[in-house]
Amino acid sequence: MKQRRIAWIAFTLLAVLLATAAYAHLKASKTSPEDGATLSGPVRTLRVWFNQEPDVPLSKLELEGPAGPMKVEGLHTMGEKDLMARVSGRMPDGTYTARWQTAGDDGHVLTGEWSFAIDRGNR
Ligand SMILES: [Cu+2]
Repeated sequence: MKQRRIAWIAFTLLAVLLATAAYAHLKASKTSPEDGATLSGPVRTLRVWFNQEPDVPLSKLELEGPAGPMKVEGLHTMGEKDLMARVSGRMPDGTYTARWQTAGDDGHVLTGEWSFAIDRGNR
């Protein structure tokens, strides 16, 4: 009797764990440029990878530089659980913050950001 009860509790716990794993929120796993990187020149693409397929129509990629918001166009996925977009315009030395918005399996819209710097080392 006691054993059956323990087995039932274990089964319930396992079911809860599996359900939680299946509906785990989307997370960014990698970015390009890398978070915290210092680059010696301008960037022409932004890319972010997730732990699940991003929903492109609900997605955005933005970039803010030392002189304000940058032009980011052509948002797409390369089919690797990623979002990618082109960056254009002058990129002076300084700190840049990239922001993403997307939704994963459960449809929740999530956002995140990362930053990198450009330093040409002119002196
Ligand atoms: Cu691409």
